[in-house]
Amino acid sequence: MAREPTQQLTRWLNELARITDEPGKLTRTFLSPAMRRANARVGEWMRAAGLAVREDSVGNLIGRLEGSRPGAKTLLLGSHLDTVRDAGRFDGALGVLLPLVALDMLRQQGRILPYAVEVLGFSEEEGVRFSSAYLGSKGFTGTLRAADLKLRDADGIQVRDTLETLNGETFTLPRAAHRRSDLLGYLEVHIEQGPVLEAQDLAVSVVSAIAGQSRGRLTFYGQAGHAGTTPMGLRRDALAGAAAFISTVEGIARTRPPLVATVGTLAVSPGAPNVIPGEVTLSLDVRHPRDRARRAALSRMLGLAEWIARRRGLRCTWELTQDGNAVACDPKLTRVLAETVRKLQGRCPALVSGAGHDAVVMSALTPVAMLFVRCRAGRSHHPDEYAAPEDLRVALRATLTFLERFAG
Ligand code: HGY
Ligand code: MN
Ligand code: MN
Repeated sequence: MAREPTQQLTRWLNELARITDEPGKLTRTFLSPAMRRANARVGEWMRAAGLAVREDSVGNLIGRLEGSRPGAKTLLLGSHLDTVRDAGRFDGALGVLLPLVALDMLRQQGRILPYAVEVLGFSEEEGVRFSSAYLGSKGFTGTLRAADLKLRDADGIQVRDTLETLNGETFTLPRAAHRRSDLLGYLEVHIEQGPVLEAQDLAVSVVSAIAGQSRGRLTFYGQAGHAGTTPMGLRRDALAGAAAFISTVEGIARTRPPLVATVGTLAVSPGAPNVIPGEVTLSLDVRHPRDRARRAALSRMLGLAEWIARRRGLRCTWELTQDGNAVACDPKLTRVLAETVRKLQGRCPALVSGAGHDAVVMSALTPVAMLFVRCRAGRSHHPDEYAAPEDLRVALRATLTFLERFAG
């Protein structure tokens, strides 16, 4: 790597952002053609940095660098390589490429860490294709379940089918890639995806906890019919019912901060301007730092869905596709990281993450810590997502110092 490290990181981020399933926007979903190309390209960069590269049976990309001390434990760093639709170029990719640049810097200084390091590019964190997040890190930690394999995408393809196509053989649920006793911990570098660091004029910070989240699909069933001849009083309009529900969800979330609830997708059938919608499926994403509050809000919303359906002569069904509790980051690992950050920028507040991260799943296998990087206007899951080079430089230095601290 000839360039100044932050320039190299920016170049890699920009190049990776051009590997997409949707020309003109950045979209890479679980095991899609673009994801296969992304793994191949990042794998080349890993090899050039001296890492041994492999892919596991759920499509995670794993780069490994042995330490100078034989049999030493392994420190894991990483994040996800999949994206939402029309995504920004930092979410996920930063957490894979920044550690790679850091390791390449050490390599160029002739520095070999005493412990082993693995850089992980998870194959699926966003949950876009199968409405259930973390399939990649669940595979890596041995927490993928048979129920996950039955999830279907919009074309009715099951997770199991997709994995058997990838592996060219019958898929068996993988065990954890490592034993807990073999690991030193997991560090994920990620843009904040929120406005706090910008408001506090800080480049980076650490994360104290990651909010729990429930996701699922709610379907309202009514009666399709002629838009011109069916009197309003005789209709069972599934979309009108869904609309009443959506504004109710927003109302509940607004009155119970820091609860957040989002209807992100809506599928209307039969979907013609002159036909009363007979069936509507919407996605629901509910999050809160406290699990009891999240569950209470979700059950209130589902109760209201039933009530709205009854009043309108509709039927409704709910399919829970993901339900994860809030996770605390490891205090010891986070303290080491926070001390490193304080030396660089004076202050280091600990933020709660409203966004989910692979660290949630990795915490089942090993202690986790997260380094947040300021992003402009807190904007994310959007092409305007941006982290300034000077903030990337601070994050790189914090990561390098963290690696050295571990060497000590
Ligand atoms: O949706 C999220 O919380 C994250 O970006 N996967
Ligand atoms: Mn995301
Ligand atoms: Mn992410």
